[in-house]
Amino acid sequence: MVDHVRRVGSSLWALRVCARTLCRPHGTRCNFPLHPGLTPWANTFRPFRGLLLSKALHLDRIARNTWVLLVSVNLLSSVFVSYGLAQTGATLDREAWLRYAAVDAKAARAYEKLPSSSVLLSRSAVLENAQRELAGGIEKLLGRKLNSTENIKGSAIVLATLHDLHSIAPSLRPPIALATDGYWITWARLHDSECLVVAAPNDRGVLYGMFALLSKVARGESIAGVNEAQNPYAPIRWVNQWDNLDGRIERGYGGPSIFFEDGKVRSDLTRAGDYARLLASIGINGCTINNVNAAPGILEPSFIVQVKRIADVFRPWGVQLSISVDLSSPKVVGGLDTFDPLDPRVGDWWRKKADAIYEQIPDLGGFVVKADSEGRSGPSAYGRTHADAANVIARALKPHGGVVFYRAFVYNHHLDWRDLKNDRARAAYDNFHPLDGKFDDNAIVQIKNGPIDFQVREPVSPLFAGLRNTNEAIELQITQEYTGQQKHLCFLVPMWKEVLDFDMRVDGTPARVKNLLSGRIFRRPIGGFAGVANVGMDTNWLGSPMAMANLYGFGRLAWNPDLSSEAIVDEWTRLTFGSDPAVVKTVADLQLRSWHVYENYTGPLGAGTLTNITGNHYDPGPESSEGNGWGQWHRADHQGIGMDRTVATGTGYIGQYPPEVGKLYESLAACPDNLLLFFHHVPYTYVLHSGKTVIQHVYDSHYEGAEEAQGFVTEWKNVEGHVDGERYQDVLSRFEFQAAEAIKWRDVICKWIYQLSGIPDNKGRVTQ
Ligand code: GCW
Repeated sequence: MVDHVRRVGSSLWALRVCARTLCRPHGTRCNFPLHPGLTPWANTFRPFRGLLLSKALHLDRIARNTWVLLVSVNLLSSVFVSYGLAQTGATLDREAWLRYAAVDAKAARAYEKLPSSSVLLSRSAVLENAQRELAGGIEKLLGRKLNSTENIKGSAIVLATLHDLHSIAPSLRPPIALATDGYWITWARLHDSECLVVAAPNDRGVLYGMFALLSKVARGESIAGVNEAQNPYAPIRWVNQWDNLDGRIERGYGGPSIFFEDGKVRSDLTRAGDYARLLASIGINGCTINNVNAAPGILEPSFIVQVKRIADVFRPWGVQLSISVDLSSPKVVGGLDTFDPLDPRVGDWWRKKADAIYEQIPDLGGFVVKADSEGRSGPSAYGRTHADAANVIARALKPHGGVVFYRAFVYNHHLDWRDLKNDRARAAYDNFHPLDGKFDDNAIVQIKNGPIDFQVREPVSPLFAGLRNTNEAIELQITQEYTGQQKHLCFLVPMWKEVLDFDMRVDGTPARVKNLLSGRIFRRPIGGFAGVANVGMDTNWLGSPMAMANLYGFGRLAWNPDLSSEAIVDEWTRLTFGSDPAVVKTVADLQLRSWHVYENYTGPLGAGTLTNITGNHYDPGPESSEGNGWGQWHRADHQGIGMDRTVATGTGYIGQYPPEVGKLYESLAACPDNLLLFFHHVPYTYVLHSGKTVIQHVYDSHYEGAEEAQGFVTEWKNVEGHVDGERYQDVLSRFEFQAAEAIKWRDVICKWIYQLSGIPDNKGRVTQ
């Protein structure tokens, strides 16, 4: 009976999860696998069979009975599997890593010395917010009230800018020079009282310090004798949202937009405020709210007054709003007969537009531009350069302290695939390297981590080393467009670490990507990180609770790219699920293996994800890469596979890298296996460094990957009872779905490459 109820519970649970995500605009699919749960249905209705079979009942009576049954069993199951815990799965999903679960009594003893009041030395929306969040967090974590007092009367937690702190303690100095947004947490005697001080050069830094303090307590980290100062690695740490004004999100898998609905800004911006809180807690200081395929209408005065409301809910969390703009706006919105960036009327128009927007949103971060890319209008319409286009906007933003992000994702998607010298991967460098030094100092070239498009594995874009006199930022994709769309677990932090730590050997000297984009190598004034997040209205934000590790991880890496993947996933797990050792170990292991597992059953050896690129970018579709101008080619034919990008015989793409890196990739012998097919075209019988032939590697990796995905289900079952029932079931059902999908991927790719090559799997697993 118990199993029967549990089975009913899980399938009705599946139904309820799906109900929670049902209303979606077309083009974004329901993100939950129902079919694994269908079988229990048959059982569910066993008691009704007699009823249904014997004679026809009036439909409404059946419907009513079924409804009453559904609600009661659902209630039963949620009580049965999860009600032991205070917060529901939905609330936990929504709180994400800021749930501040009560610390157990033993751990709480470590915080007995934590003062019971907090003091602000000056006031602002951000500082007051920091004080409120601190009090709320301490109460949830330790069950203790934190009084806020005007002055330091006895031991207190003091939240202050360095300027205000020096006014009462001139000799108190942080151990390192603090940059904007940096913070310092330390114990100090103020007014003869032992105080815990959270100080920073600016209000936002104090907010970040406060979140860092709460994170320590939530993870049970000692604060005794704490004297910690941290600076962000780069000044710019933004997320991008590809939200359309009608509420749909391009490449969004977490429900409709939290900002827009039916062509307007939402009346209820609670989720937008909650999002800003989440972003602030991981040091994110900017958010671009709309799709880079920007609707010009967002710059209409009537729309800007609406956007202002979003900036207002962002402000207390120190998140600066920014807007994606269409370069043809002077014409489409302004009514000019041109949008030629060198036409003085156009410059004037952008200046006036910026002035008008800053009147409404004085702390606007700036604009993001996608031009001459995938059909977007651009400077080529007037024979102008990307620098001309970026600069006309940069000059309009400069007086207000704004920046323009100009995306280097510019390529011709009508390339002739028959021409073996054509290569989409060359585009960013070919388009922007020649313009190095031509961009204004408040313009930033935003570069995707790889030269193609967020595939499961790509080499680092050579453009990072190709811009010495231009600000640059890296664009990473948190939303998993080509890595399973949040239906598959794929923790991207290890991938991003490989990218950020990659040494480009500029002028034969160390030049890691993280040091290039942060401006350290070429001494650039600004630079940083942009992460395409695309959170939506789903309670779990991204469509899957486990995928939130990617948003968390992006923020942590943008703050400090030296952090390890292990440290980041450990933090996230403890904050999201608690510090139960079984949970911490299992979640970390699953997350840290997930990228390679996904790569194994999709597109190995740098061939690209091999997904359906002319369709949903989700299902296996290796054929869709070839025979079109999109340029995600893998050149697989009956003899071999891979893109020849060598200087010697191929597209010459490798020549865009600094010599030492080029040498590594140009030589077959030196080229790493996991990128072989990105740089070389080889026969299927080519033997890898691993000793396997290319073809056998493809067979083996797919069988191993699918098997490992099956193992996720088993491994997750280890934490049953250690995680609240609702999220346990939710994640379990996702792993069951992923396991089935992995087999689908395995069979499609293995069959495809067998049919192409005619070379059988030496283990006889693959049939034609
Ligand atoms: O990855 C591709 C996506 C498009 C996206 C484009 C871009 C917003 O398929 O959906 O458009 O890249 O980055 O501009």
